[in-house]
Amino acid sequence: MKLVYIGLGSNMGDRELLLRHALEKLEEPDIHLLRTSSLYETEPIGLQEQAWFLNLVAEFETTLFPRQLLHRAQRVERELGRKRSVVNGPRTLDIDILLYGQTVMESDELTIPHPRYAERRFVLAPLAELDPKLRDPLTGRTVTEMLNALQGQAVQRRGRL
Ligand code: PH2
Ligand code: MG
Ligand code: MG
Repeated sequence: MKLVYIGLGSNMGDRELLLRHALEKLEEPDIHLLRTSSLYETEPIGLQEQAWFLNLVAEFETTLFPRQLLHRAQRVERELGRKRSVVNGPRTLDIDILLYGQTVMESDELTIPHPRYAERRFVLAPLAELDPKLRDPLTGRTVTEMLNALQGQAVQRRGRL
């Protein structure tokens, strides 16, 4: 059984409903939702000319291997109408594997830890809310340390889902 952290984001359509449905659809006998962070209204990073995102991080326990988990996440993205058009552009739903236990891996398909999460307040703020002492298996830094090292990037904590 592995503890995994998954980041979810949406900036199109009924964002809250999409996130709720995504969490429901991710649950199966082999993957169980433990906790979710608050919702965060977040300034778009990368492509700036787009609507603000609603982001959260969810903690799951799973017996799925990383690639199986990725395919499960991609299936849920498809089922909820995700269309990939612009890189870093508007999306109904994005599901990213951030951390998978202490696993470090890199392949064409999947890199763990997520290659950009350490620079993103919209990921680190909800992660630190769930577990401020959580450490990056590559660098040994805590999510709190990584968060404190960031500048800018507006995020506003909203209520719970
Ligand atoms: N996702 C991106 C690019 N930029 N910005 C915010 N605020 N939230 C996101 O989830 C997000 C982003 C690519 O996946
Ligand atoms: Mg993403
Ligand atoms: Mg993604």
